Amino acid sequence: MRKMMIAAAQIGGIQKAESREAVVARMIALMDAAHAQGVKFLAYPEMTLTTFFPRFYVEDRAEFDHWFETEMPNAAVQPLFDRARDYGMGFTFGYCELTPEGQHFNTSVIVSPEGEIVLTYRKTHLPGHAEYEPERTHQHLEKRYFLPGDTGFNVARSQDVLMGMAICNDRRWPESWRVMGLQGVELVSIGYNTPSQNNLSKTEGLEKRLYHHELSVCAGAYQNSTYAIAVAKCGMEDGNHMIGGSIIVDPDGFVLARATGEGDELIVAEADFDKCAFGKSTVFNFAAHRRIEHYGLIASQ
Ligand code: CDT
Repeated sequence: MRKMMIAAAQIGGIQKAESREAVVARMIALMDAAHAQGVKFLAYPEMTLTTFFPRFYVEDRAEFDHWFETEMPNAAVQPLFDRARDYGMGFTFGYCELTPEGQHFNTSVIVSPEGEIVLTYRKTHLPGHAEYEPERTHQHLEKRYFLPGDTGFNVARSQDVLMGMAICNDRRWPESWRVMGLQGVELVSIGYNTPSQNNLSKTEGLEKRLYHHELSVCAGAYQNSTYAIAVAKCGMEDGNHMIGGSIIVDPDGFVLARATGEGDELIVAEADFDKCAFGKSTVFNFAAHRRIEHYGLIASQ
């Protein structure tokens, strides 16, 4: 048995004016609470350190470089790394990365209990648009501020578990899950910032947005026989609402824990990673049952 307490640290809205240091203090408070419950792996959301700025347009995108981190860890985030190492806790979180070559990515990392970054993931599926669209009531400018990720969906063994990551919109694409599933993934961490409305979804409503989120994560976990932690940054950010609904899901696709509010909130579950083996060796034994001769279209267009 490979049992471990795992958790999602949902983060309520971060306002534009909030400093990295203030956010890291909130993250550490949730880490302290997680430690008190015996948690050994903790997931934070996409873009944990800042407000979800792609809702704002600037003509000169360099004006938004201040939302990006040029090194990781850096001075503002170091206290989080230090606290986790003291606790012997692994963790994952998302941030905006500006590389030495001047590339901008929506990034997440997995950090080992020893404080080493063991895996970096750069968001693949960037939703939204690149130019200001006046007909929209809400802008979603991820395609303006980020390049599509260049890492692909890798996995790494940490804490004796094969771990991988996806970021927000990636969770809606079965391809994200399957690429990690084919590498035997046992825990997928997904941070998200999902606006509850944009002008293209006026009729959707909160309930449908929450359902599609949960459906995607439960299906991805089941179809690849993996645990999943999906964790929101949510609530109100500068007058804009984002859905909550953080969940921890088991390899059968069942929700083990679910956030109830839209603020900073910890949810915890016990995982037994040996339970991933059942699905992987039966109905989702990929080597035995997949028919890749019929899947070419998926990767060719
Ligand atoms: N951050 C992010 O990728 N959000 C998207 C919003 C798309 S508009 C519904 C998401 O898929 O949740």
